[in-house]
Amino acid sequence: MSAPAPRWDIFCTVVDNYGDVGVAWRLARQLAGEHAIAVRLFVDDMRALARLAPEIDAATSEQRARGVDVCRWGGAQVHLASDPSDVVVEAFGCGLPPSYLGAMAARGRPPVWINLEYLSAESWIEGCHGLASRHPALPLTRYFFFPGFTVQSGGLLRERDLLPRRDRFRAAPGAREALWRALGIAAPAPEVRIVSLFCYPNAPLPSLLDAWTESDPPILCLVPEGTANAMLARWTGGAELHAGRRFGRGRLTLAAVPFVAQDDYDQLLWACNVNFVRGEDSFVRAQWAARPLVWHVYPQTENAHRLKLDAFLARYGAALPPDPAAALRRLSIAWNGEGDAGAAWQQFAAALPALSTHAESWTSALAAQSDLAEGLVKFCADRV
Ligand code: TRH
Repeated sequence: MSAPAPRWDIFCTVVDNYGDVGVAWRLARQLAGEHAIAVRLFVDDMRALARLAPEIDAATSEQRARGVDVCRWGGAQVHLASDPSDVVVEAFGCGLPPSYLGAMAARGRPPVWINLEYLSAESWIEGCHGLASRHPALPLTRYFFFPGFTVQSGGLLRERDLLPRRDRFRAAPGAREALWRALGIAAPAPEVRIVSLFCYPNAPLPSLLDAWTESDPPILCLVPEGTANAMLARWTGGAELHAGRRFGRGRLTLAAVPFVAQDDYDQLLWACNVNFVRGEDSFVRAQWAARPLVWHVYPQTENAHRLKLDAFLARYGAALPPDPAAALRRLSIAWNGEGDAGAAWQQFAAALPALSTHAESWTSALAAQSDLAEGLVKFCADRV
């Protein structure tokens, strides 16, 4: 008789936006689909999850989707308390219910308890990755698991078939056209530079959009609905950008597209020439797209986001020639609040051929490392 499938519980609270639940959902379905793990995902905001995963019914407290048992956190407390799994993943230090912690401690063999941290390219995370911390009162140990860009870290989420799917999409005749149809936009002419734009409301959009109105080649900018609404409305002079609406000025066309399911968002990134992304999960997905990217870091106090940006740029830019590295750095820093994003775009656009080549080699090097889910499964198997 074969051993029963290991059981894992993942807990996630939605702080704001979609990154926390986006990562937790991605991890949960990968563990279920690729590692035959029985996964329960506890989320406090089903509506946020349902935006990324249309198969989720936000009104249902317990449901099964993509091989994962998804539970609204709160509604399932009683059931929870009696039955912790072999591995417990606390996403981003969200905290566990005291009753559940008690039940973990009461198990004959306590679960492997993981705190999944936020992604950073900073080198200090390598020294902290995998460290253990004893609970002050209960016989429990929590391990800190740091996603990252090096083999000394926990790696990045990457489904086994992601890059082959990306390559099939790019090679398939008609795949891009089908995407444009699904997004409700006319297929762009071949010479148009297509840019996706997902950022926080404080991005210096006007200066960048002004620069794009004079771009050669012309630019089609795809904006997921709800991105920086107020700023865009000011720049357009009041035109509301709902999905399906376009706005043209000079050489720039802005096209609002629907906020799509996570897998469809990958296709959008694959189809664009340049991707502006933010936070954590879209930032990682843009790297798997292997196209030049500009990162808007989640704003944090004490300039912590700037440290994260600098660390990423240093790592990402290390193998770039000096001019494209400087162009990427200048635009990235301007996009995150220091400098003129419009002027920086000109330099960035000139460096695009080199940045595109580099994006491919960066992705190939990252893909040679094991992915986060695989690393986490191994880490836990050694400790169960
Ligand atoms: O939404 P975010 O700003 O999330 C942030 C960050 O994770 C940040 O680190 C965290 O502290 C904060 O939340 C609380 O950006 P992020 O991480 O890119 O997450 C967006 C998710 O939305 C990602 O899973 C991709 C997904 N997405 C879609 O599924 N469809 C879409 O159309 C778009 C634009 C995004």
